[in-house]
Amino acid sequence: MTKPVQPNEPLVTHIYTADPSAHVFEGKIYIYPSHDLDHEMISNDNGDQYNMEDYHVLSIDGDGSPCVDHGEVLHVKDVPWAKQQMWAPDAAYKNNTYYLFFPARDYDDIFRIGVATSASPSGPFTPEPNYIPGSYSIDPAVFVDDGKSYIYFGGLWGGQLEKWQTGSFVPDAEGPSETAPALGPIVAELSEDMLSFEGEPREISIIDTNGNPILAGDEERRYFEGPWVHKYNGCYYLSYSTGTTHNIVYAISKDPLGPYEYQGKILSPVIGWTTHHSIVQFKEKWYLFYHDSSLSGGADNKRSVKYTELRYNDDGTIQTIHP
Ligand code: FUB
Repeated sequence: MTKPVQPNEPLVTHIYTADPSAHVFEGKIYIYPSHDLDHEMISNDNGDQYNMEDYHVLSIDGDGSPCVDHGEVLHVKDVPWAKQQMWAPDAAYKNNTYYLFFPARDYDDIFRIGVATSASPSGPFTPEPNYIPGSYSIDPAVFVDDGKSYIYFGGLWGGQLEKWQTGSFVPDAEGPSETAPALGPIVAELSEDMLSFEGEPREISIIDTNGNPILAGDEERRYFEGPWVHKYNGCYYLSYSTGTTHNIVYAISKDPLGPYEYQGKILSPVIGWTTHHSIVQFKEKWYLFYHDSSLSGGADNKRSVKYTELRYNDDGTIQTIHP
């Protein structure tokens, strides 16, 4: 009998997992993580150490239940357009179909975002032959809201977001200067069949309480990677990683397309360089899924997915979690 999972403990220990995207499907919490490999890699700002090849799906019935590993559901060798680096995925349900959205580098070494489909939340998933036309960068997060579906994505450095500022890929492009507005995540509406963008992707603006854009030099608050959108009490919450300062922070809007007003920190830095999360409601409670590198003794590329309860204050702000 597998052990029940406890808050702030790895969901599984037989493989390394990262970048958890959690959703409630068919009465359970399904978790769509990256699958970190147990090999030694050179660590650099380009993220070459995150050389993942496949995805597993995990599920739990709720607090105190064991975590089930549903096994490998998609491998890079089965994706015609993808060469390497199967980074943070997300999943969505629509049209009686489960969709797995995932980034990978194509044969030109450019990150693109692909889709794979399944009749079951636990896969296996069948990839579309090509990536989503017009997609780029990493960390897709899909939010289905009143019949409309939005995909949020983008990550700096290894995620290549700063290379797309002109609308096409510029290999040696750098991010904005410290006093210029930071780059925001990108959002696009998804088509009815969830397989393409409806209209042009656009950048989301993140502003402070005075309405001024968060600046690129404001590394405690500026967007780096790992967007996630959820809805609470009629407001849209955009949460993300600040990368170099290792926080998960959030901003609120009345519109899923923004602008979003910065609010504060959800999760303090964890063990390891990267921090990545998702937020999900299950029954009466809200949960934060996150990862850290404690199980591997701090190795950047060997992370483990965990969860903990997330609590709101009466005014809708989120209580900071210190893992
Ligand atoms: O897992 C590879 C990358 O590390 C993800 O895409 C980022 O969000 C960071 O967690």
